[in-house]
Amino acid sequence: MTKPLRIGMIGYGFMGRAHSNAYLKVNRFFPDLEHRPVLQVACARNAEKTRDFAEQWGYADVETDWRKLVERDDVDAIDVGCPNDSHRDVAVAAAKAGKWVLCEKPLAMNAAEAEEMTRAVEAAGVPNMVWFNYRRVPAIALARQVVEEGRVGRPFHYRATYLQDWTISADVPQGGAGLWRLDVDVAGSGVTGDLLAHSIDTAMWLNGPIVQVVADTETFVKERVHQETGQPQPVGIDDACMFLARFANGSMGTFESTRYARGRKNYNTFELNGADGSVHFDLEDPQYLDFFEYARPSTGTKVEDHLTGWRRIHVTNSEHPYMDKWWVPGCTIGYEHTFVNALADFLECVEQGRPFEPDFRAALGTQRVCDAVLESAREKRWVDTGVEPSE
Ligand code: SOE
Repeated sequence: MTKPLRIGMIGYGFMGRAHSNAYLKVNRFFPDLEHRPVLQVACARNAEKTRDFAEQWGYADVETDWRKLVERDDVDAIDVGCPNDSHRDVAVAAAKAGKWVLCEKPLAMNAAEAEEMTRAVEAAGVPNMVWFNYRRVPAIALARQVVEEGRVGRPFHYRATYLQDWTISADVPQGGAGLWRLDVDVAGSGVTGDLLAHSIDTAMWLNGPIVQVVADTETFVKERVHQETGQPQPVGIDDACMFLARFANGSMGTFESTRYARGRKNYNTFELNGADGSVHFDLEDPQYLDFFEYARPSTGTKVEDHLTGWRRIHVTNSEHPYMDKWWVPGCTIGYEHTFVNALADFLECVEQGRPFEPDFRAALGTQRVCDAVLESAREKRWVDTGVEPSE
């Protein structure tokens, strides 16, 4: 018997579509789940656009006020897919109303808000998750498995980049539909919260807590016209951010992110180098995990010198994470499927009473690192992140 899980979706942009697609597909590819998401209500301020979105995706009803949505008896779960400046208020109200909360990343504008949200969902005891979808790329999940199997050994270096190029032109306005990520009052920060949050989430999942950072940021275009008012306004976001990190396990990290890397569209990469091996991933080539094996953990023996070398693993076998749910070996999955995989894991954890990651508490840890990065860039010094072991 399946249980309906009636979704109230807030936001109809990029993430409203990505999440709605996951709700529609999850039971088809993960048939053992007990819960069956139902697209119940779509909610956003613009009534006409919300109606169009609801019609296109099959939502039964619409709301234009999220306060009414979270109080509705015919909704079980709230999906917070609106811009960052509303995440806190919506999530706290939804938790108080006893709803499940599924929140788009970054969790909040800053760690203070993220703390309040985490307290709210934990006090209410409601299932909660944050859509850090890249953990559910099969090749990234395989990297985690390789690390857990001890194949990387003692970690020395973690190296992450997240590069895009869509804001290079000074003519791109800031604020409003599709462009709120450039408006600091709505986004909270620039590439740090939007892109590095992904890199930090992946890094701490693979390599443990980041305890200290030193950062530098730059805003290349200092003034942009606001899309809604047509008036030029100072730009308050970080266009680029680089930081050095110290992990609790003693390894060192470098992180680089920008929206000014001409030719780079969504270049999200990482490499982890340990005593016994290395893993490398590039989201522009997402089906592959590169693995260098130096020593085998099972026997502790070194791989024969003439056989050492980077191995490109095409992560599409049924033995690979998630792939038994999709197609036959060699047939790839892509961006949209990471949201389906994330939702399936979340529902399965709730059904089996197992903790899901990343929940709000884990995303609070990421938010603390983002705050520390921005503070370090402002104050030009190393900053402790204060990430707790439970985060
Ligand atoms: C920014 O351009 C963005 O859409 C992010 O907000 C997403 O989280 C990222 O996955 C793709 O890029």
